[in-house]
Amino acid sequence: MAGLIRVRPDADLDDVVEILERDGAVVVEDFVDQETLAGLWDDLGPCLESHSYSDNWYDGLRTRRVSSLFARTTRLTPVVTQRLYLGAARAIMQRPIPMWIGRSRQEMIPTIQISATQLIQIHQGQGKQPLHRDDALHLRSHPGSTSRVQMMLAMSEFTADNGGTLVIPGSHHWDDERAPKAEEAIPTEMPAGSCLIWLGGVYHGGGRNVTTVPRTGMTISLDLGNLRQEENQYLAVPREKVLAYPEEVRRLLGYDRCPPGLGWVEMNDPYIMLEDEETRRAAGVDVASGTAPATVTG
Ligand SMILES: O=C(O)CCC(=O)C(=O)O
Repeated sequence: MAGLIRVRPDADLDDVVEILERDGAVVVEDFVDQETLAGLWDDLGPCLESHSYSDNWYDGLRTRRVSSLFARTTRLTPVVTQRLYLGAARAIMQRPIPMWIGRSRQEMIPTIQISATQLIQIHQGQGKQPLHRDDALHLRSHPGSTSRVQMMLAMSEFTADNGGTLVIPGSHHWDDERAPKAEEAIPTEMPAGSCLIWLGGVYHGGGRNVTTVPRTGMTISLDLGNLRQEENQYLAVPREKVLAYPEEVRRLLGYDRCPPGLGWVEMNDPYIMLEDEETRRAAGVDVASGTAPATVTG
């Protein structure tokens, strides 16, 4: 395969799903607009500067990583809800699961959730990361159904020389006996604002940067809602930051119930608890202690 297939943001969703299921990866050009990109740099760029290189070879001794992105910026809605990314993740993972409950035949559609978020800045001198599958986190066997759909937004240009993500197209179809080889991987090349989307079963890894300019990418993964999140979003993202996002994103952050019944609070949808907290905050109640502010009288 010469390179990954590239599509425009107005591409047909069914076509993108077909490409992803066949090749395991696709590049969406102009995934976000330049204004969104600039806003993300404003909020997140300083965090990169205050982080040092990773302390282990796998994450990269010449690579800076910043996590908890939903706590650090409230500008991620157009990224995580981008039509082709969220649409493809839903189409690929939210497939009905048939089951019997007594004599009743039912179908349950799983939710999906934000799993890990990270800025990854690869600097000069960083070598290739070992090729790996991210759904290995789910301790599953391959091939099989998809439990993760991930994206890497190019915050700066990605090239073959500066560490553009290495991908082995079609490798999600392999079994667990076949080892990935470096010569099978192709680098993702894309301008800032474009995005690589790939399935959790695809072998990939950060590339080698032999240039003097760092390569910066932002990755977000969406996983099936019945799995544990890779990054603990409940602790990583303070509640007031969660509340700064719209309902769809709040639910994606994990404030949702996966059918038939995972994640409930008081046997209810956790989203209702979140809305309740929002109402109490708006009324000036100290949500930590549950007390309302004292009424000031003249
Ligand atoms: O930075 C990249 O291009 C990929 C990084 C990656 O796959 C990882 O850290 O697991």
